[in-house]
Amino acid sequence: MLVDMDHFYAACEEIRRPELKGKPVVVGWDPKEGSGRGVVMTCNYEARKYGIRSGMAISKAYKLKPDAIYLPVDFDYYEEKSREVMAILRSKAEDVEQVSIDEAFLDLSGKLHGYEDSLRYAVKLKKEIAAKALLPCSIGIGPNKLIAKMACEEAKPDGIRLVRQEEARDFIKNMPVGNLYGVGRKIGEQLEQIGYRTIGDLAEANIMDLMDRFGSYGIELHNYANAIDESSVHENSEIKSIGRERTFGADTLDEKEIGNAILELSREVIGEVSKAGAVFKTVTLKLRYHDFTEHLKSRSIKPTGSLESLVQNAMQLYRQNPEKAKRIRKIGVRVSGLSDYKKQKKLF
Ligand code: TTP
Ligand code: MG
Repeated sequence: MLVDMDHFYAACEEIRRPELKGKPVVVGWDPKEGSGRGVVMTCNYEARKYGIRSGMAISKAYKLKPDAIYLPVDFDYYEEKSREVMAILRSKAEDVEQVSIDEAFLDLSGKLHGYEDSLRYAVKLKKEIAAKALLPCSIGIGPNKLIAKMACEEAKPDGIRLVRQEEARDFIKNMPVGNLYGVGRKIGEQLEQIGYRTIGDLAEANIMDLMDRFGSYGIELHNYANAIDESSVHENSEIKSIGRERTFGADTLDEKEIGNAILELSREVIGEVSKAGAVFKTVTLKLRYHDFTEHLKSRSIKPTGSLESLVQNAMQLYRQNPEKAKRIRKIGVRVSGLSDYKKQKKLF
């Protein structure tokens, strides 16, 4: 099963501002009345009616619908909502593989009795996410990850789509080849040029020809086009980074207040690092200024788990702040390049 939240960032905004419902909402960079640079991160389905899409230049979106509601991105809030959703999913299935902020695969093979059961399960799950996290989602169900993912695309918005094993090949065969999971725009164009217009065309291609052109990826393409995907759902448990952020009560330039915040955030981060039994080798400091622009700076150090070292490095990064006159709205301390403490000790 693949669960993917609908117009995720925009849906999150609609929770805390219900008056947005039914209006076109665009989340992304400031359009600055059409002169803004940067892109649309996402928009709700109301805004999609006007042709606005994720990744589009914000200036273009503004041309399409100048009186849409344009909102800045608030990652922290979306991450918080994401954690809520993922916690619900993890309480429901043993194997959950989160693939992005708003999407996860669930392996239910051992849990359910046949496809009918999976439909009932999906209906319940959707209701639970709507009731607890207040968010809409779509669910694709299939015999493997590839088909579940592609079924979910068809289910959008706010739907459930089940594709049984025996229907899987037919389900994808008339779709344009560019819709095949794992095929990017470039490869899609290449495939079309050599005559594979639909996924069905690719399914019937000669494997040798595909291998000549694409190497082992050619085999994968051929498998995918035939609805074959043997990859398993696996939890990606490796922690990549640990960070904490804090927004000041009022935007500030006060060095003491900022220094205290760095110390507190560092303490919290080190708490997590030691819980994970890890050491880190990169420190990153993030500053968000009153005008929502950001400054991000990192440095690499000898692997350590020490609070002193984290505070020291974070403070040094702060002193390199290039915008000394800009009031700071929010500050974040993050460590990455984490590795197992015991392994490190052996190494030393
Ligand atoms: P998606 O699931 O691709 O998109 P979505 O949830 O907004 O809409 P849909 O209903 O079609 O699933 O991405 C999840 C979030 O990731 C999205 O809300 C915003 C962010 N995102 C970007 O920042 N840039 C992008 O180019 C895309 C596609 C998404
Ligand atoms: Mg989504």
